[in-house]
Amino acid sequence: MSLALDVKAGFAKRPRSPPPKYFYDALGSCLFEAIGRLPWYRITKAETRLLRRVAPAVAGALRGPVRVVELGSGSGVKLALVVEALHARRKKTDVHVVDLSAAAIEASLERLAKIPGVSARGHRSTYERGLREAMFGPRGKGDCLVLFLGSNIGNFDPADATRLLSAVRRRLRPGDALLLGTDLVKPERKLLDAYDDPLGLTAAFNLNLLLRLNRELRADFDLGAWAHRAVWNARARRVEMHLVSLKSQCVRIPGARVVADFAAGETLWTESSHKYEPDDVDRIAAAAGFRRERRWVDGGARFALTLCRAVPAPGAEEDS
Ligand code: AVJ
Repeated sequence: MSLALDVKAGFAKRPRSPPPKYFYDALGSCLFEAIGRLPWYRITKAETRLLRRVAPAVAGALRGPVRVVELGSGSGVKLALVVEALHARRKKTDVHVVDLSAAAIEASLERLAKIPGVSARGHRSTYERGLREAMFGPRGKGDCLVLFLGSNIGNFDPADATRLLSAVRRRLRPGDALLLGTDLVKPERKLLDAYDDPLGLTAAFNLNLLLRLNRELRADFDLGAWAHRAVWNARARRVEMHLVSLKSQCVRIPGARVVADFAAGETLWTESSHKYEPDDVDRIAAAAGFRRERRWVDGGARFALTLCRAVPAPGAEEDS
């Protein structure tokens, strides 16, 4: 994982598309936290509300001692709800927090430290490497629960989402659990308000990527020459965020050995947020080796939490 190589590869595609994980530097993580409080961005609030209600059921479905691994935890508020529910059921718990932001990990560990009898570690890492680190070494008899919340999976197209969940599945034993948060398809107006908010926070979140490339790769993006744009791609069922070049311009990114010419109106495609139908979730989970056990939906925001179990891999011994 390297910013320079990923930018180089992303700028070789058309439209040019750097990977969205680089939004989350210190400022970007703060901006995303702020987005979570906007009335138009309902994912974070809906999922937190849902988790408050269903965390006891999730905790009840697991055999202790439980290992909890969260991929992309952010501030750790939702993680703490699950761990508190495990504590309330007297289940010994060790927690692994995977995030790209050091500040996010610190905030999560601080929150977890307030819950008695919980041991916790942070992994400042990508999903796959963080999960590998978290699952390294011997395991006890209890279940593992992987949390992949907040529609983080929405950044992947269905094929890549299936690949990622398959990679998660390979780290688990049959009977281990996955709690998956997915945003559901809803009217276009609502989707666009969530990704192009009247306060301009999402625009700032998007443009901050250019600020980061200027700082870390000595790029020369003129932030005034770019505009935030969100579009609903109905066929691919995703909201796309772009940065539109407001004029014909040349951008240099010495740290990635990139020189890029942009026509007026040409875009940098910075993120996709895929939206799901409930059946899509089951299909992707099944393709990755999971079986849906329960689903809870927030009807107002149209957001789903799905609890899945790892099924035995084809050809594997029963009870291995
Ligand atoms: C953190 C990837 C779930 O796609 O909704 C928020 C990021 N982008 N506003 C999302 C985001 C624009 C968010 N995820």
